[in-house]
Order: sequence, then structure tokens, then C-alpha cells
Amino acid sequence: MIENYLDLERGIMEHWNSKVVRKASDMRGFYLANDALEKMIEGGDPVIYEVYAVTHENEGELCYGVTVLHPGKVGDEFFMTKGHYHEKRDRGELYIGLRGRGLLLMQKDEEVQWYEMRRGTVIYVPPYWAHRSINTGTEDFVFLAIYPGDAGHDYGTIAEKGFAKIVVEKEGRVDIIKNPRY
Ligand code: PAN
Ligand code: ZN
Repeated sequence: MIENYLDLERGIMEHWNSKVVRKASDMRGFYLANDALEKMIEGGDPVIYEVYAVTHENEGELCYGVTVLHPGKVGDEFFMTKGHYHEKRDRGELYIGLRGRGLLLMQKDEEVQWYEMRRGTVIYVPPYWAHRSINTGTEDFVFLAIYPGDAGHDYGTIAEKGFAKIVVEKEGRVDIIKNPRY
């Protein structure tokens, strides 16, 4: 498909061929507060985020997708995506903020960086950097991501170790602290 329509105000894309829904039960092991997560799952297993994407798999092609990351916390940690490296590590990505507010957390080896995102923010994720988004606001955090068709997603590395930093609410403020499990 060549042409699409993205409602920039609402962050809703008209056409997509891939929809991924991540519920609380899909996020086991990603948050420090396992008990809080299990409680949340028992209490109705809410959706944490959804991704609506147009995908192409070949080298030279592009994929693009809208992520809708809902607001909330598990323990002190804000709702976040799983986060990944690209399977082909030398593939970069572009993130564009559409709605709400959040952080993009990036990591390469032991180096960690994070960037605030809101409507209009453009972040270039260079090759070799793992990336995860975090909703630090009270409404949906929505962004568009554009990445190479053959990038692929390696979730295993992050699922095992996490990122070196986690994003928590402390005394009503957003705090980026060392991940004690890392
Ligand atoms: C994004 C992410 C999306 C969901 O489209 O895939 O925000 O995050 P996870 O894939 O980490 O669950 C992207 O970075 N694609 O490459
Ligand atoms: Zn990516």
C-alpha cells in the first residue's frame, strides 16, 4: 500500500496490516514489582500498549507504525514498552511524538540516554541502540516510528537484563534511577 492517512491530532492511522496488543500478562518479568503486576492481571489484565503498523520485510523497504501507550504504573514504574534491539543491529529508526508525553530510553553497551517526547518531537535512534518508550503522563502517549523493513526485533536481550535505568514516579515526579536488577 502506497497511500495512507494518519490523523495527527488523534494519532489514529487509517490502514495497517499488523496490530500488536500487549496486556499486563505479556509484560511479566519486565517490571520490578512482580506482585503489583500479578494483581493487575487478576484485576482484568489491562492493555498496556497497542501498535498499528504497515510492515514490509525486504531490505531497502520501510515499516512504520503508531504506538498507543496507555498511562499507568506497575508499582512505581510507569507503563512502558518491552523495548528491543533491532535484530540487524545496524538498522536505525525515527520516532515522532503525536500525543501525550513520555520518554524514549536508549542504550548502547553501558551507555544510556533518554529524551523527553511530546507532540512534534523527532528523535533519531541511531543503529546499535536499544530503545524503549515510557508514558510519564496521565493520558495516552502516542508516537509514530519508521524503521527499515529488514530491521527485525530482538526482544530477548532486554527481556533478560532490562535497561540499566528504570523510570519511576517518586514524590509525584518523574525519576530515572539505576535498575537494581541490571
Ligand atoms: C516501535 C516499537 C513499538 C512497541 O514500533 O516496536 O513502540 O515497542 P516494543 O516493540 O518494544 O514492544 C519500534 O521501535 N519498532 O522498531
Ligand atoms: Zn525499533
